[in-house]
Amino acid sequence: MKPDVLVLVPLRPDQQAQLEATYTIHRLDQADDKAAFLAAVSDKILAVVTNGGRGISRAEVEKLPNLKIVSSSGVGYDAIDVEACSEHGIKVTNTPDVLTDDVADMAVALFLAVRREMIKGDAYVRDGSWVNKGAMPLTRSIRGKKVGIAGLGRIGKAIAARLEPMGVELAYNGRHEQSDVAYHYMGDIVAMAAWADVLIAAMPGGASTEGVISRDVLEALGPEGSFINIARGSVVDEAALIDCLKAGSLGSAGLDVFLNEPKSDPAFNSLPNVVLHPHNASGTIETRGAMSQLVVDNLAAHFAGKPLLTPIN
Ligand code: 8YV
Repeated sequence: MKPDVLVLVPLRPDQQAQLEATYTIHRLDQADDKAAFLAAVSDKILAVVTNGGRGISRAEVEKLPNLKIVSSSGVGYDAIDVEACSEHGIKVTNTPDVLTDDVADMAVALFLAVRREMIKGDAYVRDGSWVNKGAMPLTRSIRGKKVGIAGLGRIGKAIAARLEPMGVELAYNGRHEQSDVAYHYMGDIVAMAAWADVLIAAMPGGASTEGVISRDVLEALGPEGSFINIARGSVVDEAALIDCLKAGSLGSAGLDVFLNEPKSDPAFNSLPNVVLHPHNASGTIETRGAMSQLVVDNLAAHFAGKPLLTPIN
């Protein structure tokens, strides 16, 4: 008898094939009438496969009386009701580490795109401005600038490691100072923003970080400052971000994540001082494959009665 697994979001094809070979798969994502589909299979489901964006709600968890594990693709688990899972004795796993490099690369890419005006430069060549107006206006160096990282976890550290050889000065903000870190700790995020030329958000999402990048933070960064977000849309006051970018009280921004993604606020579309990316920092074939494999491997460990590879509760 193959255990019954409910798929909320499918894995990459190779890993989805592994799932189908090992388990009886129920594809909620493909069901037209999701409520009826869930009601019909709910008693059988022992495991759920989801991702960090889709997550799983308390209401869904409580419809699955025999659920024992939620295996999620993604390091962030703010969309998973972990409290509800823990209350019901359900283990939750995520996919840390395997995506760190790609996400850090994207932070640096957005940082460079924003500060060196890569998107404007691309348009400048394509639309003939280079011929008609002459050289593009000058931008600003990276070297010598001050960068504040909000959230110095695995991803924040990987971003710092990439920026260090570029000759920037680094500081970080977070709940605690870390004794094994050489960068300057700034406990007050507004003070860090006032100090920094660029602030990069790399903290987890969820209630504890909601809106921490406030209007005050953005205004402290100032007209020459840039805000980069590869964390979650929820960590920034998005209305304030749009206001500040419009007014020029914040210089520029590079965003991989949005409050109501995949619907980004249309106000962003007409702002020349923001670079937009569709929440795809971990979106490489290699990394999404590794994330999918970790989802499969956590499920395999669970059903073999072995320790989970990357549990979060
Ligand atoms: C994924 C992410 O795109 O890992 C995360 O927390 O945000 C991304 O890697 C996401 O989990 C997929 O929905």
